[in-house]
Amino acid sequence: NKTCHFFAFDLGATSGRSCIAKMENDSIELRELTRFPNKIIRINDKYHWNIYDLFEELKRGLKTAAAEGLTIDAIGIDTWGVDFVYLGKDGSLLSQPRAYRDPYTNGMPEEFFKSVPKKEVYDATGIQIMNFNSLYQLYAAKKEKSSALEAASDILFMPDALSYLLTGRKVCEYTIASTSQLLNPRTKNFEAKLFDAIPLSPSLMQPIVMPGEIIGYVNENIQKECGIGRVPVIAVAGHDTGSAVVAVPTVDENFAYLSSGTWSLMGIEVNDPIITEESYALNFTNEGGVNGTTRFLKNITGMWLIEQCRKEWEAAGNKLPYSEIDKLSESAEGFRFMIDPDHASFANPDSMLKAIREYCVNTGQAAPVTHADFIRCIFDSLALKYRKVLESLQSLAPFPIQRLHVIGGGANNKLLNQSTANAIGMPVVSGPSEATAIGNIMMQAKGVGAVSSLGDIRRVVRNSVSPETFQPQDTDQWNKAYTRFREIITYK
Ligand code: LFR
Repeated sequence: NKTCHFFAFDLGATSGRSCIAKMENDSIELRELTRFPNKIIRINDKYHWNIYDLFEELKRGLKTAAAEGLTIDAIGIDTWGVDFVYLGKDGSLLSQPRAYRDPYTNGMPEEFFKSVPKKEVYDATGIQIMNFNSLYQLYAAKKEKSSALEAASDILFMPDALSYLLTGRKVCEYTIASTSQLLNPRTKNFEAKLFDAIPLSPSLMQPIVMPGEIIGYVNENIQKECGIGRVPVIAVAGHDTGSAVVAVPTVDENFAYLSSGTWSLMGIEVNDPIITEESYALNFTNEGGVNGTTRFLKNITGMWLIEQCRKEWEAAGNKLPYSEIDKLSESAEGFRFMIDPDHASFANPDSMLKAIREYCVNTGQAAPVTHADFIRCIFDSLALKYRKVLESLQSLAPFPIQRLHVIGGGANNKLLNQSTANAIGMPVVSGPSEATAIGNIMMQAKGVGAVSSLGDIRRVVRNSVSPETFQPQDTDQWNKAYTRFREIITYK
């Protein structure tokens, strides 16, 4: 039971952080070391991430830990899914990674299905069809005759790319690879026919490693530059959602989770993928989890809606902190405006405010005007959409769902938690809000042998966090609103 310090680098699509956790006596104490924005950089009609900046931030986090005199026992990296970099023959990065919001994949799935029918792609991968999946990004890059792709000798997903820059080891972590829609969850390996149809050689991909395995050790340059020792870099659940779900503070299996950040990922944890006619029709996904689990879930557009409105308000000289947003949402009257958070017009609009206004007007509602109008519209609509997806989820789940665990940054929003409980008519248990970092830390703990089973891991999580429960209220009013919501979202 020795004391360990684990370093988590956790990247979301809008912000990132480095954290240190002290683990002793079967509990962890997590502390944020650094936090920074992660911005999509737009270069004319192309959208990229700045991996060089992200790598600098990774080193800044390590230096901060070293400056505190901490001995780091392991490092783990998790990021959003699907995006990747190309490496050249000499091992250097060939370009900035493309960002998944780049519209270069619009229409690509449909074209790809001319070679491999949609149903076949789904049956082989169990992954929901979303145009930004790595499969369609690679297909689009190929059509664009991307010179980086043409020259590439390796492809690395985001967390693997950062681990590579630390260690020089090229691996493909299983959970992040599953988001690509190139992997078969039964064989746990890449699916050759999908590569053939792009066409692309599967030899561009790296050997698959499972969460909890050691990728390698930080190289000497990094050791010197950051003032740290020869620390192991452990493959955690490299996919942020995978890391988040590790940290659900549950005792049993009868729960659904909502990992709430830029996206709202709603699903259940299962032992075997659910790939059926129904799951296909409802476009549910089977992402690879830790310890042999599968995350059966659906993407719902989450805080992206608020984040984009906030960006516009800030550009207009009115920067709203999240505390202010929560207050404003409570001040507004409910159910006056409703949108389908997943309508295509919200994917990457030039103006989110305009897109929301237009949706409302086109569906016969009044147009939101004030900040509070927009914020309330988003939160009401999210809660109602959660109900819709939870109903589908229950129809597919092999067990009765008894409560919803909300984890991630969005779990801090009390009004949304209460609204969600009201909408779904089930208790909502909120927290931890730092679920991705905690899950990342716990898989490092597994890597060094401090814990092993998922039950063990979650016992440590429960010892370390204090979730809050919200009971459903005002169910009649929410039922009425849900009936209206279902009509409104038929708008295509
Ligand atoms: C959440 C997330 C989702 C994935 C989306 C795009 O941060 O990782 O799970 O579908 O981002 O990669």
